[in-house]
Amino acid sequence: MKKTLVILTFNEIEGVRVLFDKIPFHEVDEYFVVDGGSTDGTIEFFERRGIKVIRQDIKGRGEAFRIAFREAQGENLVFFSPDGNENPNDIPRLLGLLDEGYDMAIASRFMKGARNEEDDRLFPWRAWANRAFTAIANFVWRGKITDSINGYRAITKDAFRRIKPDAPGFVIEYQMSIRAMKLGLKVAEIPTQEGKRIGGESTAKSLPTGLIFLKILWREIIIGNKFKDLETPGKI
Ligand SMILES: Nc1nc2c(ncn2[C@@H]2O[C@H](COP(=O)(O)OP(=O)(O)OP(=O)(O)O)[C@@H](O)[C@H]2O)c(=O)[nH]1
Ligand SMILES: [Mg+2]
Repeated sequence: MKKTLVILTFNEIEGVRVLFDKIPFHEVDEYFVVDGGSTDGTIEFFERRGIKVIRQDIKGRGEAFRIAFREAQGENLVFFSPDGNENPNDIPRLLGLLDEGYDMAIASRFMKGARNEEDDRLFPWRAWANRAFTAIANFVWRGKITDSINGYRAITKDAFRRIKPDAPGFVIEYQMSIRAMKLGLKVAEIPTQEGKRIGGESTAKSLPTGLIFLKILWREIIIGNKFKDLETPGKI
């Protein structure tokens, strides 16, 4: 089995209703949902359609990624969050880059031709923070990534195994990008058009999330390449 689509949800029923028919299930060999504890009918929506939903014991996107890695039968994984930010048409584009030989492919909101959710704002401060974190990572680890934080990405199981991400919540993607740079993995990006959130609400509260980003950045600087010796994803 080659391609696994992982749908990540936490109370996204409104987005799921709108986007479900646009998800290109036929492009993959396997698909399932990893859910962080929805109580709004998201789980039931998928189960009624015969789609497997894995319920997380531990909340957060970090744990969701690790569960997906353990459960997936496919060698190439793509992570899709159906809240309106991510365009389902990018799914085959991201997987296509893995077919071309890349280890990880990211949908970038900041490269030429891309659009960020905050582009029409006078002070897109979340986008600025994102760009700053990406710039620091590129500077420290000599990378060329334009959107190190976006969760919309595809990765080979082999790369995930080597990266061994142990970060919690919304910082897992940043850690994956940093460690991909440390390992010299082949990373590609495609320009994406980020849409507006359809319904529900974000659980990524900016200030606490920013502090966790700083913490993980500092920790990655301190540990260097020590993570390579770990057997499986886990704490250092
Ligand atoms: N499986 C899983 N998914 C989660 C969890 N927390 C959030 N998500 C999903 O991850 C995606 C991104 O989370 P958001 O809260 O939208 O974060 P964001 O995109 O930074 O915020 P917005 O710009 O407001 O959309 C959404 O599809 C959420 O449903 C979790 O604990 N487990
Ligand atoms: Mg979102």
